[in-house]
Amino acid sequence: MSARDLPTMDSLELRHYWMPFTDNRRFKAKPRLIAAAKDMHFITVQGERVLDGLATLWCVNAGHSRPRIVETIRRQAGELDFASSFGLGHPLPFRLAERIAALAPPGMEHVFFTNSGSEAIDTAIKIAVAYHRLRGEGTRTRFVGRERSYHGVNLGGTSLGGVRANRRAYAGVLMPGVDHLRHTHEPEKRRFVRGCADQGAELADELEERIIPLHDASNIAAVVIDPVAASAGVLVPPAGYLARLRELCTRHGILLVFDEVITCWGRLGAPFAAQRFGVTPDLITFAKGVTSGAVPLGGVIVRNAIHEAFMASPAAGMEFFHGYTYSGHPLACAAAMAALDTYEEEGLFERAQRLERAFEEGVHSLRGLPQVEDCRNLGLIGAVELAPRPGAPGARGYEAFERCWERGVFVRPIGDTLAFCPPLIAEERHLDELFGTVAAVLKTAP
Ligand code: PXG
Repeated sequence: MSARDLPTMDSLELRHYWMPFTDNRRFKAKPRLIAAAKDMHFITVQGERVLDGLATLWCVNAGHSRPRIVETIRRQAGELDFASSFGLGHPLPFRLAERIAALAPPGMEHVFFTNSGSEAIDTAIKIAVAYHRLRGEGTRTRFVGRERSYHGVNLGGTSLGGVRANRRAYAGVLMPGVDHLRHTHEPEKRRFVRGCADQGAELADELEERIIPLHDASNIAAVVIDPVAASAGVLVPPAGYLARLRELCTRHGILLVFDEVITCWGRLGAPFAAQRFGVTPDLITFAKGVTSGAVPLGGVIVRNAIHEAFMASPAAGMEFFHGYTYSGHPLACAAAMAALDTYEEEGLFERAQRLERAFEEGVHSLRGLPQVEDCRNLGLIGAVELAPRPGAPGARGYEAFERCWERGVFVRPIGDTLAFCPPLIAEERHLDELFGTVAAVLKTAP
């Protein structure tokens, strides 16, 4: 797109659109608007190219406006714009579910579609509770989340999530019956860890040592965990931690849910974090990268035994009273098929694996720069944590983000942490540009 074709800012009225998860007043005083995007780059309305260092919002894994995905969406819109999946059907979600089942860990062959990660989490909560009830264990209604986790913004996900700012205003309406494991970030014990730390797996024991004795396992439905907590600052689990949680959940009849909204579709060099860690949960939630961000789509992958419990229900009629108007939307399913084709044809999951070493070097090259307190990474997810400026937490991170943007690189500020999560099509030169720019900004940061 040439600068000539770009929409002008002059006529754009900013006040009506209430922007999500945005400091609206700050943004509207100094807007950053994107007009187009291609492969690894955004093009702003001023015609500047900006390297997308976060796959936009941890989702554009195949890169922007990839031909196969674009053409498929175009064709699908002209062929079947919408068909419901409520008692009707069309072939696409069946095909897509089959394809996802083939990529999922063995024994997880059933897929329920939603439109987002938040809806996937709330769906997983309902599946867990209804499943226990079907088996005559209807007392299992409590949930266990984790501090500093993020599970979307619906009331279920907000309740399970562990980010104070996202919960504070809604305390009175959050779901009852939720406990939180402590998070695994222990900077006083370890910093600048490459990948998973060797120590810390025992943090999972809190489930058995504190939470189960308090409530009794017979009241607990599921533990919900984001294998790598991304949006709360990139917290990588200690080696063995997820396996330990699996063991404890199995021992006590508690379901284990992996919220893989960010960690799947190649982000950790495998289709799912479950495979990367060698730990199979009972439910997996996904979204974002399933369409490479091109059309909203999410879902829950369900272990066979759980699905069978619903299908074997003695009551006639509907097995699960739940669904969204747009569950299995043709455009979303078509976009997902094309994204999965792109991942496969271009070998992008393997590519992520190959790039991991260079990415890790890039993240840890920031160690030693002014104010850098920690660097963390796993797969193609990474972060650098800066010391907060006294009395102004978050200011240093936000300023660093703005200065990177001005130099043509997009990274995400999470308080004073900068997060990195490039599309899987990144080349080493993109990583050099990404970390080179961040380094230049940090070297001159006030
Ligand atoms: N689970 C996880 C692990 C996520 O990262 C969701 C659920 C919710 O997905 P939807 O599609 O409903 O947004 C997410 C979403 C950030 C940021 O600041 C991250 C997300 C959303 C908004 C902001 O990094 N992740």
